[in-house]
Amino acid sequence: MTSTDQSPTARGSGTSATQAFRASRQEHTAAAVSAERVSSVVGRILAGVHDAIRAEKVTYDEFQAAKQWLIDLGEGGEWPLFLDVFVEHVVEDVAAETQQGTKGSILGPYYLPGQRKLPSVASLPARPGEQGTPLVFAGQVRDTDGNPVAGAELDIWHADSEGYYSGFAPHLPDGNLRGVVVTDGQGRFEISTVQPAPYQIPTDGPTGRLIDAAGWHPWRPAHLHLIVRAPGCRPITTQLYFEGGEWLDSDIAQATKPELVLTPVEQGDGTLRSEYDFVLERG
Ligand code: MBD
Ligand code: FE
Repeated sequence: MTSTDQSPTARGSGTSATQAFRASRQEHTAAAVSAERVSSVVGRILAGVHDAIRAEKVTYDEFQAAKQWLIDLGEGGEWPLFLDVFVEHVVEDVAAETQQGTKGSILGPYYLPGQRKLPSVASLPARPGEQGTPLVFAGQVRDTDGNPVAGAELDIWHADSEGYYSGFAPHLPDGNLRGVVVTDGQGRFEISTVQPAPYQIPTDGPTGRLIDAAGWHPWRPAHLHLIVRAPGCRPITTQLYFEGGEWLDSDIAQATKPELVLTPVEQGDGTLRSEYDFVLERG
């Protein structure tokens, strides 16, 4: 996913997120949806919009401004960014009602499948002299009965120490700070990487303009993204945060959960180490 932009702006990341989403859709075609389902879900969404217009006495000027903004959002390729920041957390809450084991969190717009497979003890692909505090992230994958899951995949991706994701920022090499780590015979893994920075929603696109117009802040706390999967187990999509991290209590994407906060320990050599075990549901 490359862009001709030379700086990591909304134009680059927003459009690339739309391309990545379209590519991922080829893997699974949409199931047929009944008219009853469309009518009840879309009917409720429209009723919510109508309620807001009545309650807030929205004017024609405001209605036309909203129309212009929605056009800009689509033309800027920012639908995935906008929906994942402001809506996905509720879809995830509903999905979580039926999931056992490790808590999930939102996927977000910056997942790219097909990254390099790595052994259970591995360093994520990084630039020579990759900036940031060294971080060792280690643990075990088990099932809900407590059995280790050998050969589980930890598909991990995260921002660099400046908050940029490879594939969505033209100055970063493809695959940087992304990888698929495979657990050993005891379900164990140990991943060396660098601590990511908090993520700022690009301020130069329609999503950023909305955040600014509303007087909100554009930040997500620093986080690691993971999809943990294994044959015979339900995959879990989640994120892990850092204790004491800035924006942990005011994530713009509302995707933090207390169970998903790491407590890294400084190792005396400037390296942080954090242990976290994952529990997968069979079936
Ligand atoms: C991110 O890095 C992210 O994880 C989400 C959910 C939305 C925007 C940027
Ligand atoms: Fe993210």
